[in-house]
Amino acid sequence: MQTIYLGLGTNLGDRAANLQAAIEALAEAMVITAVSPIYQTPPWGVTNQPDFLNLCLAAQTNLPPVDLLTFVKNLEIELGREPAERWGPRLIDIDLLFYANQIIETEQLTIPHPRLHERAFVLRPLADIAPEFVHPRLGSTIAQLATAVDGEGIRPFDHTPEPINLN
Ligand code: PH2
Ligand code: MG
Ligand code: MG
Repeated sequence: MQTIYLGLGTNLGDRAANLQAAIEALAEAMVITAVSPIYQTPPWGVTNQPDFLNLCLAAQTNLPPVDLLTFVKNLEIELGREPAERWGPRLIDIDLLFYANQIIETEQLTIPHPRLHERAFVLRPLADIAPEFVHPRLGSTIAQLATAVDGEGIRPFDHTPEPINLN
């Protein structure tokens, strides 16, 4: 079994439910060993869109990297994702962040995820579950990378439902 890290994001529909459905479906294909807290994060890249919910998880799997990619891409579609603009709004996004400490560069797949070290919405939750993991290309720990990015506007997502106003 190999240790993998995934980043999940959503900014359409019932965002917490989208994350929940994704985690449940992922658990059918891998052994999930850690799930980070959920963060509400300002949109990165394309900024005029709703805030995202993001989390990261760690898992153990026997799926080779390309099979894992196929699995998550199919799962995104099963969960209702539709083709859309790059960095635009989405129901669910599941990104392969790390596959053990492998460096993979093919037409289909780049691991480690090529932009994760720039993204506080990935590094903040990842630092909660894997602070000592060393980025195999950059040689820094996740905790170190997380302190180097601007986490402005990122806050823990509060699961408590809105109070019901009876007036
Ligand atoms: N995903 C993107 C583009 N921008 N911004 C935030 N805050 N969170 C995301 O998951 C995200 C994003 C493309 O996948
Ligand atoms: Mg993404
Ligand atoms: Mg993606």
